[in-house]
Amino acid sequence: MIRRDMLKIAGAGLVLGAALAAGGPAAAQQKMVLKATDVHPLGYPTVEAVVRMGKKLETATSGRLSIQMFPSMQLGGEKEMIEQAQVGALAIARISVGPMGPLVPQLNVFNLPFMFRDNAHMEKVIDGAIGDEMLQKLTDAPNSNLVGLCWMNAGTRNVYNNKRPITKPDDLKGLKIRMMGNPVFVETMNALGGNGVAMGFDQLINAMQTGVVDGAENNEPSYESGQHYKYAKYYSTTGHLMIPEILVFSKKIWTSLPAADQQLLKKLAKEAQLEQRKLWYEREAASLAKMKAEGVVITTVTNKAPFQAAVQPVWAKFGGDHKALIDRIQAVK
Ligand code: BDP
Repeated sequence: MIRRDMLKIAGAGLVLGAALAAGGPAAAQQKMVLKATDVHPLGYPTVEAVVRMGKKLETATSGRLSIQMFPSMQLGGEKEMIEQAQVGALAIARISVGPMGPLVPQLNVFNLPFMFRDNAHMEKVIDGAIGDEMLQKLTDAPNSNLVGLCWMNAGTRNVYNNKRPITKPDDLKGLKIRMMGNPVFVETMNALGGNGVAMGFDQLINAMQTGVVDGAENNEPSYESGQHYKYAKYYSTTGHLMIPEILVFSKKIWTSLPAADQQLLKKLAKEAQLEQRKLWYEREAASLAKMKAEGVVITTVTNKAPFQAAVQPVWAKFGGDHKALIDRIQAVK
């Protein structure tokens, strides 16, 4: 109910103001407030990067274009965010590649467990030709109705639960672990030995409180800022997923913008991609410190080989059609 009311208030993805001055074509002078959203709160690296991008946009256009941020799932979870951007009720959404796999099959390659060797590998891929191609594929996909603007870092996902530390796949037996809504993740958790349960990020705390799940998996900043440690204090560095995030723009709104504004947004988005990265590493360290201060039991998984071996069927099933792309990613050094 609350969410529905907020959606109504949020209204259209942009607000057209009065023409600034008489003389030129009205469309070029109209004030536009671009609505942006993120599941994370203000101050979180992805949110902060988009807020900063909005300030630059405002300066560059003398206030004609600006970004209004709706953080903390105010407009719903990622599924709702994607839908709103698709219909133009939102201009900008920062979304994990996780739920994008079904929109663009090739993107699911980034969602394969243990796809990237480390952060440096992942960054080289998203900063390079493959990253550009994937954004273009998202933009060109007939059913996406989105424009892929840029990438953002999201670290490494680790399993957390309220029962015990995890050091080997066997430790996951019998644990119900929340995964993002995409079959590749549920099957990954099942292959690892746990029971994957797909649900939105917005439903997770409730599910942990009521015992619908025993835990979930995520990077340190999400676990910490979402206060998930209050419900699941065993955090084990399984490192099974490293999934970058995408800043998407509603195609419906994009196509109504003059080319010069599109170019400006693309340029600022590329700057945001690098700016967010610095914020990311700072936050990762701060989150880890907070987790320790809060008494989280952090367990380092030293032997990843059994986890990597267990997910081979997931690679066969979801990576089989994308061998050339996988080879290219693996060849990035
Ligand atoms: C976080 C991502 C966010 C996802 C969330 C999730 O930043 O986009 O919604 O994970 O697990 O790391 O759903």
